[in-house]
Amino acid sequence: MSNIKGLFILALGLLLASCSAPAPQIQLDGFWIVQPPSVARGTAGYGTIKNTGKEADTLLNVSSDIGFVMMHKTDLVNGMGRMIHMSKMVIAPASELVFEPMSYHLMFSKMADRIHQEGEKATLTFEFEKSGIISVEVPIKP
Ligand SMILES: [Cu+2]
Repeated sequence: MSNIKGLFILALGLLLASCSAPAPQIQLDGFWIVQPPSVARGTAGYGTIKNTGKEADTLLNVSSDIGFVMMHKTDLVNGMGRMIHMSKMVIAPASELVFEPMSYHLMFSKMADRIHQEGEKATLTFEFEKSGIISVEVPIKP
């Protein structure tokens, strides 16, 4: 009986510790991959990374089972868009990082044939400095 009580107090202690320690809280929202036309092997992916925690986290890498992925940013210089490769991206506490057209995006290349099949999905694996590896299954759609 006292063992169970002890375990409960220990669990409560851990719970309180995890609540009070400042930490990032990462959530991946609405990611999807644009289905490219007929023979194309490259495309873009969009979605939102939310950090509802009390500490910043850094996105170090994104990978996928459907092809090669890079983190890009489109920059407008004198009306011309050019893409900048991002080696890492910081997500501040209580903020979100939005991947969308003409801004940050995931850039895919060397994609598998199934990119052209209807209703296909792919796995995106995000690697964060503090939150570790988070994988999501995302739709591929036109
Ligand atoms: Cu790009």
